[in-house]
Amino acid sequence: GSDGWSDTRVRKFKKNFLFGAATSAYQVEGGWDADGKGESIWDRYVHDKPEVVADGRNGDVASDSYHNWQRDVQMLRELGVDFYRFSISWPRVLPTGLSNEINEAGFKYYDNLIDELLKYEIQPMVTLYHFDLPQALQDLGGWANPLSVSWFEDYARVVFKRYAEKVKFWITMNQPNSICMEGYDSGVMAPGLQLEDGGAYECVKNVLLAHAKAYRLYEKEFEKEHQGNVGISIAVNWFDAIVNNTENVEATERAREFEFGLYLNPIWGKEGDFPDLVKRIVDKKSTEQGFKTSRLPKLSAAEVKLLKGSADFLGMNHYTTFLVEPGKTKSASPSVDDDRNTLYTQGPEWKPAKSSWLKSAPYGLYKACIYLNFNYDYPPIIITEHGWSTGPGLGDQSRVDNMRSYLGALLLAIEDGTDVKGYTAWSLMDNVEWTAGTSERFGLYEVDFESESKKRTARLSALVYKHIIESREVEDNWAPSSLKIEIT
Ligand code: PNW
Repeated sequence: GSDGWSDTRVRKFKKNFLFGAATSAYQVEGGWDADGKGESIWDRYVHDKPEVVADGRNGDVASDSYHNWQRDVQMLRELGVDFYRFSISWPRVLPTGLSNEINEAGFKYYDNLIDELLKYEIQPMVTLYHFDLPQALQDLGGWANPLSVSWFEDYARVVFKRYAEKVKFWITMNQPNSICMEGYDSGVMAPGLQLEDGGAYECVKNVLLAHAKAYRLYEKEFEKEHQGNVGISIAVNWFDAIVNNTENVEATERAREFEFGLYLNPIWGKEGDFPDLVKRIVDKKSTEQGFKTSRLPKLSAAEVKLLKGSADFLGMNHYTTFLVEPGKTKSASPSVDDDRNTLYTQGPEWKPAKSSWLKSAPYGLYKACIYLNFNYDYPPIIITEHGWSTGPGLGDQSRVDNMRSYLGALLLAIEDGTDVKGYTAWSLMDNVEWTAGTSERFGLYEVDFESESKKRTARLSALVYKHIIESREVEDNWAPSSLKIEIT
């Protein structure tokens, strides 16, 4: 401005910065038992306990992308994105989870989707695991069984073999902390276990080793010929002390190390391995609780080495910020919650989304980036998820505001040295938001779940995102003349 103080520089995303949109198999596909698909842990969870799904709409049909893949690619073309991040349903392609039995009909769906994407020069970014383990493997203990490492490696080999030619961006796992903490400790996601003997930490070790084995497999057998990039998506939300007294600052450090350091440090940490703080806390607590060995499993020297450097990029899923103080949300001990000893709230002035945990605090994305640079030496980052929930309706001004403010913060983080290669909007369309069902909508496109075809319609945010991708900049006042969206 003319006062000489405000910063009015226009910041732009470089030409080679990649924009995309994301979904996951269970959340959009439907066809839960179509054409030989095996049962997943989410199928089992919601069929056994229908009451866990807020509005009763589960993933049996979801957005029916199993039949709507052509329309899905059309939407991506309307947006003008560079890539589409979707996940492969492991039980759809390997019904028992094991690689001796391959379901060709299941693979056919992904053949069609990938070929359609490539036809229009949209890069597929494939997530191998987004929460939907084959139930047959859960029956053997799932991610708490050390054999899960080789089950996943075998599955990854089958998929790499089939698609290495066509897919250049791979994500092994989506959010190990959700997989393990919500699946095996708090039990709010499938398989809904509340193991009190360290099962969640066993899961962490196995999920990370499975990731690293798949990474090394690609490196050894596919990279030379196919030149793809393999990463892992980790939830890196921001955690700040609620007020800066010593207790809260210590609690904040615990929050960061338990929530994301546990997954980042083995891969990007200087020394690798689990963070010292987590080791110290869980080891000490375990001794006090009368365990002979720590509930946090050890990583051998060979495992530390396997994990260190096992990613070409960090897939950063970032949604919000939490304010931290010491405390517990439940009484169970031992539990991860008890070990971590943190309570989270959010700024009373931050704008709320439809989901109770989601408030807008764009400064947190900036701070998280700077923290990653400082602690993990400027890792190459792709934002693999960021998004906002609303109710139904096309006039999603709050999603537009949220996207603009976060992309603005991202431009500042990039200007200050963060190596961010791309951004992914969660989600391309409304879908089954796990136990929230369809009561929380994350889509750039609305899905009419009452309609037979699961009709998709562009929201205001879809037009704004399209304009951002075209112009490479974030303009506060731009508005489309109508909600009509076309392929350009
Ligand atoms: C992601 N948090 O999980 C998942 O990867 C998606 O499948 C999901 O639909 C999306 O977020 C929206 O919820 C998250 O605590 C888990 O801030 C936890 C948080 C954020 C996202």
